[in-house]
Amino acid sequence: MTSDDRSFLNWAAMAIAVAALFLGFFAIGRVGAPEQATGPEGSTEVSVVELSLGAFKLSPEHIMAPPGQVIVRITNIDSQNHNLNILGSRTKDLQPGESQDLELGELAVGVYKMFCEIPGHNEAGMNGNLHIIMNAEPGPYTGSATSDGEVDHFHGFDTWQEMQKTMDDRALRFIQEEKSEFGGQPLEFEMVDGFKQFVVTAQLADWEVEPGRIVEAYTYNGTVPAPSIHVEVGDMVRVILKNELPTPTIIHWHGIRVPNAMDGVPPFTQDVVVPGDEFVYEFEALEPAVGIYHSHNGASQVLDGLFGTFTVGQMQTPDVLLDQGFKATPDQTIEMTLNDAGVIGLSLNGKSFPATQAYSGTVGDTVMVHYQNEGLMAHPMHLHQPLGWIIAKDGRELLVPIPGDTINIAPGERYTVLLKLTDPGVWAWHCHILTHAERDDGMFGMVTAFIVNEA
Ligand SMILES: [Cu+2]
Repeated sequence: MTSDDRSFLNWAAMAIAVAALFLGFFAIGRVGAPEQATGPEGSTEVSVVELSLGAFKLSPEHIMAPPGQVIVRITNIDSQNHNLNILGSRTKDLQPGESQDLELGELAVGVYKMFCEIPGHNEAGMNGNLHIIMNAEPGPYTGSATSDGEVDHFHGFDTWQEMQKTMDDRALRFIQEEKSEFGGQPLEFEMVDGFKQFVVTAQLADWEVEPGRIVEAYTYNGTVPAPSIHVEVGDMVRVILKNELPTPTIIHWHGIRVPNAMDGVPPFTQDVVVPGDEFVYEFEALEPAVGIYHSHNGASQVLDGLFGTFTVGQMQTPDVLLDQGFKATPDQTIEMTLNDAGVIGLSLNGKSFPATQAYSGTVGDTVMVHYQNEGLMAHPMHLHQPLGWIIAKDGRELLVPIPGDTINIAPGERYTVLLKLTDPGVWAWHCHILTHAERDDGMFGMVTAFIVNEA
């Protein structure tokens, strides 16, 4: 068998494993018989259902009404503008506190998508379903609470086979489609006047978050995440920031010990760098760090892509793990930056499944993972196997490593985790807030896989 064959088999095995994993999500909690459109017979009444638009969330997420005329009364209770699209009908952009009735006309039994059309909001989770169910009480969706038990198990598909095929097809795209460019590649430096000198250009760039979804991202050097910067303890570091964005920006060195004047918080520590201008950051890398460089001039700049990793020196394998066969020098280091908002949305390293990068290694390998969260929500990242050992939090080594197969990473946090690859196979790796990993049509967002090959 050629290595190509073998790699295909690995991929195929992964597809099955991953599909089986997620099938489990859908086997739970939905009961009743499928129902197709039955027409509006006997349903001349008008149902009014109330819905609130919150922070990247519909409340309730799922609503229901009986067949017939349906009006959704929508109120924006968030502090920023949102709109709502149902079946192509769309509210205007509602200001905070504003309401609008969306008249949907005569609706037949079925499940209809609702989502905010403002770029990034749908991807950040601002969506839900309107379920039209025989004899439903207008209001929040309660699943089985109708007298006729007309519950849609199949989430708008005609049959479970059709639903499953859609989910499987989406999973297979992860292995079948060519991947577009990945961000987070190492940034080269030049030695100038004793400094390791890096050039970082803040610029707009088209970025493919998932196949066919190309957004105008805020980037450093054109990628999301930005190129990774790595230096050693004792290095003199110079970073030249060139601003080619349409708006002022800045770099803050999150989790890196720098002089106050280099901290990048306008207007306290420096003036903003206006479009067309540049600024030179200089500092000594004083201690080991697992950090982030990102904008500190408006949340949207970060969420839309202005972030990258900045590491100093190495986190050490603790003695207690050396005793368990972990290597002192990892075979590979993976940086995994989480995001959930802005134009990028739910993503791992700027990519949403099926565009996410797959990782691979060999039984016996030691792998170091730096998780960092640049989004707005905490994400419990779960690798099916092997078990991880948290060896550092925010770039500080722990006195005693902590085991975790599910590691919750809050916004701004960094966790360094060591893995020892022990069991071959294809192991799913995803956020365990299931709606960050799965939709009715299959996997999306914060999902990838670790392929462990036989030694
Ligand atoms: Cu999540």
